Amino acid sequence: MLYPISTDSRVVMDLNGVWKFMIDNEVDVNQPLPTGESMAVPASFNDQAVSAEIRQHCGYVWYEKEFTVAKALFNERLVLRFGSATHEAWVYVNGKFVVHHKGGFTPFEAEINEFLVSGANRLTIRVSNLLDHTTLPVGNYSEKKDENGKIIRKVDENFDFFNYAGLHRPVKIYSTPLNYIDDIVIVPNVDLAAKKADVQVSVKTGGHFDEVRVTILDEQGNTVAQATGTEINAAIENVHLWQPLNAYLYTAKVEGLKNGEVEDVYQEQFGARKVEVKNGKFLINGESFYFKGFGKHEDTFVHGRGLDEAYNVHDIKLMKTMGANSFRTSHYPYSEEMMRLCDQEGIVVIDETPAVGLFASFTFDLSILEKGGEIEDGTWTKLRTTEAHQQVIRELIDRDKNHACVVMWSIANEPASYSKGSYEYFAPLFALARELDPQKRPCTFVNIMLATPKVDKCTDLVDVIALNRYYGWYVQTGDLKTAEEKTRQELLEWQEMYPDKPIMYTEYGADTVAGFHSAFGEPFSEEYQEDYYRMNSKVFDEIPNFVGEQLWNFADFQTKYGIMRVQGNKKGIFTRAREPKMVVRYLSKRWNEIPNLGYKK
Ligand code: GCB
Repeated sequence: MLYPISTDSRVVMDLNGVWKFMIDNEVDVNQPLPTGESMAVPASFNDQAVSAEIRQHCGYVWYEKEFTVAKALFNERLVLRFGSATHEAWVYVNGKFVVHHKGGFTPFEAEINEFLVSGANRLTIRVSNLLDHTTLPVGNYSEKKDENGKIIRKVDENFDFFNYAGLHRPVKIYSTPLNYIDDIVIVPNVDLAAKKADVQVSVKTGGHFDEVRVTILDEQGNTVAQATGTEINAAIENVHLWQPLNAYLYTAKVEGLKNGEVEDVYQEQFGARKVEVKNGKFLINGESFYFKGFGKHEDTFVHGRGLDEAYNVHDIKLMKTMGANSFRTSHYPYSEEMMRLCDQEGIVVIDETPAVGLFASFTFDLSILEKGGEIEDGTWTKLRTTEAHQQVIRELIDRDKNHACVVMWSIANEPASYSKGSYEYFAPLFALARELDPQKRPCTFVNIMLATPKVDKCTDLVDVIALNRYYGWYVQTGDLKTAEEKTRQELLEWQEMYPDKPIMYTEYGADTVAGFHSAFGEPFSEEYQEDYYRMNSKVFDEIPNFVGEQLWNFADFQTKYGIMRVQGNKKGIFTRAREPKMVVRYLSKRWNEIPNLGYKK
C-alpha cells in the first residue's frame, strides 16, 4: 500500500486537528455528533481529556469532523485514508457507511467520491478499543450489566503496555487521476562483488495506461536507469549502498502515460542493500552486523500512542548519540512516518506484528519447566487469533515491503512457544510471511524466558534466535553473580543447539526509578541498572554467535495498573520525558566503541 504523497498528479488533504468526540454506544450517524467534547487527532484519546472516565473507557468512542473538498478535485479519484485506528473502526461520510477495519496498527483506505457533496461534508468514525481472544494484541474481555441494565465492558490487557486507543495516526484524503498507480513493489538484488544492483520494480495500476515508465533517480536527482512496463528490471552500476547509519536512498519515479501524456506519477524511495543470515552471523551488505539498540514503545505524554514526529526525531537523535543503530517495533507496527524516517536516518528496524499476549497464563516461574513431560498451558486451544495474525502479516508486509530499514520480520512477541500446539500455530504463519515478502527478509519471533532451549518448540522456524531475558531482575533479583552464570549457561546452550543461527537479545532490563541511588546497588536504583547492563555486556562479548543487544526499554512507558508498576514500567534508560538515567553514559561509551559492521567476524 502506497503512502499518500503529493506529486504532479496528486493532492493530499490533511484532516488532522481538533475533532468532536464522545464516548457512547448509540448514535444516529445521520445527525451531527451530539457532543461539545474536543479531541486532537492524531493522538490517543485517553490522556487528553482530564477525565478518568474517558481515560479508562472500554468500548466504543465516536469522532467527527467536517471537511470540504475543492471543486477542482471532484473529477479525480478521492481516497480517504487512516494511518491507523486503534483497534477497530467503522467510517461514515455524511451518515453513509464507507468502510470498516479491524486491527489497530495498520493503514486502511476507501474511495469516497460517491459519498461526497459540495460544501461541508461530515466524517464520523466509531472506534472500538476492545480486545479479546481473537484479536491482536490479545485481551481478556468480560462484560456485566450495571443496575440500569447498561453493559459495562472490561478489557484486561494480556500485555504490559497501556491500551491507548483512538485515531493514532494521520487521517488524510488524497486524490489520484482515474487511471492511477495503485502499488509499487521494489526488490533491489545487490551484487556486492560487481558493485551493481539489479532492481526489479513491479507496478500495479488501476484503470488503464498505454504505458508505464519507471525511472530510477539517485540522491542528486540524476537518472541512473529507465525502463517501460509494469514489470521492469533496472541495472544500477556503481551502486551506492544503503548502510546502517549511512543511508542512501534511490527514488523509483513511476509514471502512467496515456496518449503520450503523463497522467499519474508516484515517487517511491528505496535503498540498495543485501541482508543475509549465514553461519551464525547477521550480514548486511556482506559484513556481520551487530544490533545495538532498543525495544521501544510509541508512548509520549498526552499524545499516548499517537504519532509525534518531534519525539520520533528526538528519539532517533538520542539513539545515534549513544552509538545505537537499531530498534524493534515492539509490540506492534509503528507509524509509516517513523519507518520513512528510519530509511532516511539509516536506522535498522526489526518490524514486529501486534501479536503480543499469546499465552494463557503468564509467569516467570521457571520451575514449571522442571516438572518434565510436555507443557500444555492451553494457549493454543484457548486463543483464536490465527485469522487476525494472517491479516496483520499481510497488511504489515504490504505496507513495509519496500523499506530499506526493515531487515527482519518479528512474527510475535513472547508467545507460549513452549506449549503444545505452538509449532502447528506458527509454522503456517512463518510460511505466509516468507511467501509474501518480496525481499525475502529473515523472520523471527521473540522468545519468552520460559521457553528455554529444552522446552521451546518453535526455534526451528526462525532465522535468528531473539531472546527476552531478565536474569537478575524477575529471577535472581539483586543477585547479579548467579544471573551472570545463568545468562552464560543459557546462551551457550542455544549456540550449541543451533550453531548456524545468530542469537540476540531483544529485551533485557531492570526497573529503575530515576534519581533513586543506592550505595549497595539495590534493585530499582540507577546503580543497579548500570551493574545489570555491565554484567550482561560481559557475557555477550564471550559468545561468538551473539549478534545484538536491544535492551528493554528505550524510555519509561505507561502500562495498566498493577502492583508491579508505579506510573508504568520503569525499565527505560531514559525517563518518559527522555531524560537520561545514569546507565546511558556507560552504554554510550560501549556502543560508540562497538563498530556497526565487523564487530564479531
Ligand atoms: C517482557 C515483555 C514486555 C514487558 C517486559 C517487562 O518480556 O515483552 O512487554 O514490558 O517484559 O518489563 O516486564
